Amino acid sequence: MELFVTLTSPYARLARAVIIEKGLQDRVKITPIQTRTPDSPLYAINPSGRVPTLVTDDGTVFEESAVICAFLDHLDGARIFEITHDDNRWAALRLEARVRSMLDGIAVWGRELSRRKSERSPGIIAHETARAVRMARALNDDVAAGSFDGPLSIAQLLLACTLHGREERPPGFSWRQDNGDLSAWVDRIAARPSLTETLPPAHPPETAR
Ligand SMILES: N[C@@H](CCC(=O)N[C@@H](CS)C(=O)NCC(=O)O)C(=O)O
Repeated sequence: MELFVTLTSPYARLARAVIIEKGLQDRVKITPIQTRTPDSPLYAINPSGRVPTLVTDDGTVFEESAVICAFLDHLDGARIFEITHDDNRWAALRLEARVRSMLDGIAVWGRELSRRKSERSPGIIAHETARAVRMARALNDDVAAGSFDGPLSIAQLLLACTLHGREERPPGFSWRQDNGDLSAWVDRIAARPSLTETLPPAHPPETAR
């Protein structure tokens, strides 16, 4: 199988982290690729051009990190990330949705900043900055309440992929400030090899989004 990624995408990092957590390194080749160019080779594989994109051994093309992670998790017949139909289900779904919501906003903010200065929308930047600050504060409260304790979950990995190694990314996002519980939690989970081995490059290449 082949997983197309950029080394800076938190969504792609989540899929890479799941591969490491599941010990699937020998079964999935990781291929960094350029996105958001007029002629990205990814368009011939996945018309959306988004990463992560997974091509399975039988040529099936998957996108969406949640779907790719669920697929990777089921491969060995011993799922560890499945959200089961028990009393904890809605709490688990709520947390994952909240983390994705923060990341989706940060992605919009980062994309806006990657445009030429003259093309940037101050309104969008202000809106996404404020959203990210509110979300980090809410997630700090969730961490303080113990919601991110317990067995490893996609919500935990996604929160770590969104924040770990991404101080001031986008520039101006000081998510550690006033969020001591969140900050300490990220430092704790960051010891996992699935996170140390998928750290984004210190200075992202200009073309990677
Ligand atoms: N909801 C998608 C989001 C994926 C996404 O937006 N990926 C970005 C990189 S962070 C991308 O591929 N952008 C390229 C483009 O927009 O053409 C997921 O969870 O996989």
